[in-house]
Amino acid sequence: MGIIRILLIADTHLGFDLPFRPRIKRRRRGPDFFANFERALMPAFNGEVDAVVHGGDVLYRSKVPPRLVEMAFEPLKRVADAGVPVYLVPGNHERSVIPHGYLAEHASIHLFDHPRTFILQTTSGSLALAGFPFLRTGIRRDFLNIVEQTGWSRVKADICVLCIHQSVDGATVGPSSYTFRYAHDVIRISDIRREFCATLAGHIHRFQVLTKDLKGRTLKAPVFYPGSIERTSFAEKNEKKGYLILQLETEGTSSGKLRNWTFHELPARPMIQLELHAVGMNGSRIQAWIQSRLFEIPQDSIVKLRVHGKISEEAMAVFSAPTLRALAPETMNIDATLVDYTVYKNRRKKVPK
Ligand SMILES: [Mn+2]
Repeated sequence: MGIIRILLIADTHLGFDLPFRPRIKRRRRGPDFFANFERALMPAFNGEVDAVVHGGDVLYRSKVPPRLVEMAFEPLKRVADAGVPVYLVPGNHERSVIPHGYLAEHASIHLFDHPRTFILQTTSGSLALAGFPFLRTGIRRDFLNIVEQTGWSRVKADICVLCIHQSVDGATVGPSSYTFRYAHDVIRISDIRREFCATLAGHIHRFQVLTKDLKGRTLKAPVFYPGSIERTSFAEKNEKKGYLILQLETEGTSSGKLRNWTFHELPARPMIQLELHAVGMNGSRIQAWIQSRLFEIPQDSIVKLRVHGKISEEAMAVFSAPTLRALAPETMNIDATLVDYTVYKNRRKKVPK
């Protein structure tokens, strides 16, 4: 039986909270992202997959020091050296190109630096991977054209997949499940050709598999978002984090088909939001309240303290970053938002709203 296995990972956002010259000492989240990156690539290091597709946003931003690019591509080069080719879609955080791209160069790391199609020959058959870099505007209008420009239709292969870093109709994000649809920067899901037996996508940080269009009709082939490998914001606090392994069948129909897929969960630090109604509380009562709450939650939590109400000058000092850090175990991350105040940029001044 001809099976090709693909490991799909996306939105690794490497470099997030990882300053090379930190001014203060506190727990950083950066190493967690790198650790999950390693974990997600384990099946590739172990030779359990035929290819790795990275759906984009390798890095957390586009302007980064060369050292970070080196660090981020080092695991991918190890995968490539182990004989597993890597295919990468430059995302929005790469401004659609990899910064210091020469540091990412490797004979078996393939970049969708323009619309193009790569072919992977395996003992189970051949796989065509079509893709293009993130397009900021007009993807709904230009999608069919760009897919055509990849040249996928002129290529002969047993199976064909599409690799993108974009939103598509029906993708959801956030605690209230905001749904992308109809906008100029969202792909019309019915425009994805039936010849692709799967769409492998980055950009949306929530893991999801889309199988229906906006009218509820079943798609010819699913769209896979593995999601980010760690939580990048509180909007993701309830989401599972992980990566996907897809098995594609090279025999049977002419274009091949998706046999099955599995989501592999990665450890992600808990994110906890605490609501403090501080009106009438003095500094020491607020401190006691915070400490008792922090005692009840996982000690490696990332905590957002939302403070409601007007606060006295004396109590305000509790919410300074050093004081909050001193109240929390070293394994936590904590910061406070004063819900009823406006803090002007570049000024310490807090002004009641
Ligand atoms: Mn992203």
